[in-house]
Amino acid sequence: MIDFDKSNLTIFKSLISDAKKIVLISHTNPDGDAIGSLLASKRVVEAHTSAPLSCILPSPLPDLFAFLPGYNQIITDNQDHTRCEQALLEADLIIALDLNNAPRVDNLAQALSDSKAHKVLIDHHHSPDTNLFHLLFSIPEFSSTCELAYWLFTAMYGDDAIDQPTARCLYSGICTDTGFFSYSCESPTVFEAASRLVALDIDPAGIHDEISNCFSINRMEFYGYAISNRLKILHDLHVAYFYLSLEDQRKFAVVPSDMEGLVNYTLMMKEIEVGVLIREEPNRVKVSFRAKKDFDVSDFAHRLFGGGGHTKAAGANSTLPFDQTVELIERELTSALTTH
Ligand SMILES: [Mn+2]
Repeated sequence: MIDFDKSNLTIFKSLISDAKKIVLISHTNPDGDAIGSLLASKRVVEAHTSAPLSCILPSPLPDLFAFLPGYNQIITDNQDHTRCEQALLEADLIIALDLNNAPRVDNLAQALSDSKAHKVLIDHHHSPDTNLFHLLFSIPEFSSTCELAYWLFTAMYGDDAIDQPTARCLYSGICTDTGFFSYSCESPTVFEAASRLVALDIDPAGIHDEISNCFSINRMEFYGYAISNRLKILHDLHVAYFYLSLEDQRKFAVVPSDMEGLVNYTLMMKEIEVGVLIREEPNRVKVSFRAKKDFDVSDFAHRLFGGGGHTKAAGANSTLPFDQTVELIERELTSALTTH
């Protein structure tokens, strides 16, 4: 069991039971932890309030997680911006999951900041915006927001708060944020939470199959192309990076979520310590960083582009043209790692 501040649990429980309109929100480009924690929280909160509740996300939902219960009830900003904004402004309780500041909700940042609602944060990223949120369950030591949500909800409402569909959501988020228990899982609590979730008959092999064995053929062909033609290795620095232009992506008809996970291929090489994926989008360049040890990619992403994340996995957006972004990253990595 994790020790939460008892008075914070009591405050959160009364916020939920007294609320008139509740919004749950998670971050842009949602991953399994964002969607899993959003849908699990929806089920738990719904059981303890009579208030209407909306789940909103700032960007389109990857099909990958369509197997999770409640997926079809999520409203996305691209579907209906006005409705999402309205929901945030009219809510008297907003629960934010797996994000640490307003920019993480993209086009909904202003409405999130302007809303007069009580704002509760459940998250495992560093440096939460303590001016934005009134009640914070922000613990970076946790593997995932889903793990944190498991311990938090069972501390609030007991073990019965987690039913089988909720357990599937939470387990999926834990698995995506730990790469199926291969990183961010130093603490035994993550295995204890997983063990309790598996005890609820959630079909872990089926969840693995849904999340991992999901490639389209063109996506696999694109990966082959990227590895053969768009992977640069800086041997002396133990760095590898992918650079993918919009034209490359169009040729294989891949969408941004198809490139999710490609950056991890860099670290599969024994010699590589830092891996980067640089991917052109219509109005910006998205950059993902990964590291094995001894190099804080979150700090690097922040310094270069105002990005952030975790020490071993971080991301950023560049407003420079694609070619200049690639050059800048190579130059800055060279200088950082040469003096490192
Ligand atoms: Mn997460």
